[in-house]
This record gives sequence, C-alpha cells and structure tokens, in this order.
Amino acid sequence: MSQFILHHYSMSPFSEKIRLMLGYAQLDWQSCITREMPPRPLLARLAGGYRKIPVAQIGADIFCDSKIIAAEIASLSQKPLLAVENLDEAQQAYIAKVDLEIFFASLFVSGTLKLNLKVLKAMSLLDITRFFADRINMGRKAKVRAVNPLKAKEVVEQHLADLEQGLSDEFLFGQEPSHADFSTYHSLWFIHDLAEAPLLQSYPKVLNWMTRMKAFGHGYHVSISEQEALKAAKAEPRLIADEYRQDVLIGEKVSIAPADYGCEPTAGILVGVMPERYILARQDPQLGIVHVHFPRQGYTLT
Ligand SMILES: N[C@@H](CCC(=O)N[C@@H](CS)C(=O)NCC(=O)O)C(=O)O
Repeated sequence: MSQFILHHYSMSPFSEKIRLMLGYAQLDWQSCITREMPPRPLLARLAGGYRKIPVAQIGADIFCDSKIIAAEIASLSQKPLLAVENLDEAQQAYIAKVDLEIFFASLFVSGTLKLNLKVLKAMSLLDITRFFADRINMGRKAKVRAVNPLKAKEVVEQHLADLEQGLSDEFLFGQEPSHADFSTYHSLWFIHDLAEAPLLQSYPKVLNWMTRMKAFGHGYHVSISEQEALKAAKAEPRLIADEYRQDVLIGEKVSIAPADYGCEPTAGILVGVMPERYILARQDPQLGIVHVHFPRQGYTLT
C-alpha cells in the first residue's frame, strides 16, 4: 500500500479535485476522514494553524493546498500536466480563477433542497450550526471578496457557456487532462453531483466532459484512523536538496498563511525554498520533526 494519506471529507470540492486526480493517476492511497470544520486536533499537530482541506501526508511530510498535493501526485505518477507549475501562464491564470471566483460562485448557486437533505443526513444539527458559524466567520475574516453572491448565477452561467464553446478536444487543453480539468471539475461536481442543481443541462459538451472526468474514479484506497495517520508521521521527513537550502531566510522562524481566505498562519523554521514551494519544520513533542509544504503562489511568508 502506498504511503500517501489524504485528509479530507466527502462534501469538500477541493478534496474531490484530489480524489479524482488520484483516480486518474492510478495511485493507491489511504483515506483519513476529518471533520467539516475545526477543531481538527490531528491536523493541527501535523499542519499547525493551516485550516483548509484537503491536506496530504507522506510520512512526516505534510502537504497543504491542492496545488502542492497535485505536484506530489504529478511526480509520483509521472504525469507532469497535473502540476500547475508545468503549465503555461494562461492555464495558470485560468486555474487561479476557477479555484477562487468560480469555486465561490458555485457554492452560492448550490443551495438546493437536495443538498440540504444530504447535509442533514451527514451532519448533526449541532454540527450544522457550528459549520455555518464557522463559514460566516471565515468569510468575514477573508482578505478577498471572490464574487458578489447576487452575481454568482451569472458568473457560473458565463463560465459554463465559455466551457461549452471552448471544448473542442477530449479535455480542456488537449487530449490529456491537466490540472485545469480537475480545478474545473470540482466546482461543477458540487453543483451537479452534490447539489443536483439543473444548471449544466443545456451544455452537452460540458456534461460529456464531466462524464469522462468522473470515469477516472477515486482509485484504490483504504480507510485509516487518525491514530494511524499520526503513527505514520513518526518518521524522518525526506531530505531537502542543498540547492533548496540557499535562501537567506533558511533557518529563520517564519509563519506562512494563505493570502485569500482561511488565513490562519502556520509557524515553524524555514528549511526549504523551492521554485513552487516553501517547507517549514515543526517540532511536535511526540512526533518529532514534521516538514510542512506550502505553495509560494497565493501564500504570505512573514
Ligand atoms: N487553496 C486551497 C483551497 C482549499 C479550500 O478552500 N477548501 C475548503 C473545502 S473544499 C475549505 O478548506 N473550507 C474550510 C474548511 O473545510 O475548514 C486548495 O487548493 O487546497
């Protein structure tokens, strides 16, 4: 069994992006389910303050943000197009847009009865109350306003019309799926599969592409407990090549936080600076040292 652990929850669109990527990459993985909102004591030990989902783990290396997780999947599966940094500027800009503006617009248009019933089935009333309080608070503290909720439907419809017009190949940018396909998929999955909102109906090419994407599945995975994930973290983090240990800040105490929303920082010692990522070392009394990987793009280092 592979050592790749995904910390996620079923209704999380960004987790779906990674689950589907794992299916496409045909990598085995271990599934560790986390709650829909903090507190998440296990993840706090692994990733510090970082509060977004998904988080991935390979032993004592912890990967925050779907961009960094995708870079790991790309290198494990030899599928370079899954890593954002291997794509051209236009595709990278497109991914930034769908992962922020289209993601939020999709959440706003997905308030269907069907979604509410699924949420009621999956969570207790107390947790639903906590969930909404948490998300309202997160929205208040956000540093960006991704989309005006009143314009969300318009934004999603324009996005769907653009996709329908642009889809001339099997996938968005050619015959092979890239990170852009998975970034596009997760928001539409939330609208179409989870909320069952009838918004995609008049876009046959988009629906066919969704079917092709969905066919990748989630790959072979086994469920593990939080205790097992903790046990896996009691290992040596992997070595960082000398070329990534040259930055003047290496060895300094820093904190890293997303620059958009959910901006809770993670503090640690900077031990690696790579073209696409920062690596922080954190000490846990029982686990020893863990290395936490963050993207550089969209994150602030203080
Ligand atoms: N930039 C992040 C965004 C992740 C994200 O926004 N995830 C949502 C769930 S789909 C989240 O963390 N919501 C708050 C939470 O679950 O606590 C990534 O690419 O992983």
